[in-house]
Amino acid sequence: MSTPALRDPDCLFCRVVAGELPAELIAQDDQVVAFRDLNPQAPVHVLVVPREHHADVATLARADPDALGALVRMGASIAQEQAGGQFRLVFNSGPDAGQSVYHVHGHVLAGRGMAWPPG
Ligand code: DGP
Repeated sequence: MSTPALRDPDCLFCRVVAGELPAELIAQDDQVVAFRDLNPQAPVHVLVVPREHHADVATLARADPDALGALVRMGASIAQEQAGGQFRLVFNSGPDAGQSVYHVHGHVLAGRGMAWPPG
């Protein structure tokens, strides 16, 4: 795959996308990459990220809604394959919401019952 136009050499997930850091890859296409979360919170916990660097989901929605659609489709497809299709898709956005990596990532969580409201 070609190098994304938008890339931050200091970004953890840009480095995963580039293959510079190891990750358990689950799926990828020309727009998005999915890999297992290092600190899983459910039997299925996969992060889906755009290849290009965008800080958070609102930024991605403005800059590249097509890639956001690809991200959601890939998350749903992984949940279908790995957990029968029921899943939670979480985008932590900003420090108060618990975002720690500023390359947008959808958390696909599945494989167990989940409470609401979230913590
Ligand atoms: P958030 O707090 O929403 O920004 O989520 C960041 C997630 O990224 C968190 O669940 C742990 C995960 N994570 C952090 N560093 C790495 C890494 O190097 N590899 C993988 N696979 N996951 C990571």
